[in-house]
Amino acid sequence: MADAILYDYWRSSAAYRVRIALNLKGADYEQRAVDLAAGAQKADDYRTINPQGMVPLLEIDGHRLTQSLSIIMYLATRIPEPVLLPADPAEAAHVRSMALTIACDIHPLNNLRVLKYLKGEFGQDQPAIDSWIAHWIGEGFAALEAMAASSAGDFLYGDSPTIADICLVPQMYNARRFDVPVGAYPTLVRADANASKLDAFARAHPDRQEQVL
Ligand SMILES: N[C@@H](CCC(=O)N[C@@H](CS)C(=O)NCC(=O)O)C(=O)O
Repeated sequence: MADAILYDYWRSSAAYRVRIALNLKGADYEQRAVDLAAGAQKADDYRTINPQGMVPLLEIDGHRLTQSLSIIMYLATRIPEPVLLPADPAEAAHVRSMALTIACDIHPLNNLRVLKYLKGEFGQDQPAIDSWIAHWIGEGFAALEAMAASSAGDFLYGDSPTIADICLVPQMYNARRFDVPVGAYPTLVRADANASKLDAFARAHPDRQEQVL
């Protein structure tokens, strides 16, 4: 039996973050697909375990954990190696703020339920939705590029992956999926390319998951 069960969706970038963290930590986990396209996240049985009706959810050590960054911080504490945050408090705060720029200020604006609401309740067409997505990714990535300038090496902070890279790689996948240009952010492109070469990141990629279509 696996050590953990991940309620997952192949294309979910929040779940993709958790897959990367689990792989980096060498955790053994079973994946249970929640078909977001079919609305399975809103079904009563799933809401019973996650009232927010979202993925990811991780069952581990007898706990049910939600919110990708909360899960990743649990894993970071529970399985110390490899280290995903610098030891220095100010440096750690910088890394967390890069991760949160993506997880709190870019990703939620382009979430499935937000895009559906723009389309359904506000009657926006696909070009308007695409422009909304590009706007928020572009604004967030420009800020992140400037933030990373002081700390980046091969990765957003130094030469080994941190929680900031764990958030970056899925967000870059989303940007490319929606044809948002990323050439203006060379530090982000470099960190994404370096991280994506690592097996833990590569195995977490949506194309390597069972795709519920
Ligand atoms: N802040 C949450 C966001 C989770 C989230 O947005 N999950 C999306 C997939 S990436 C979801 O389940 N969406 C379902 C929906 O929009 O109905 C986290 O980081 O875990």
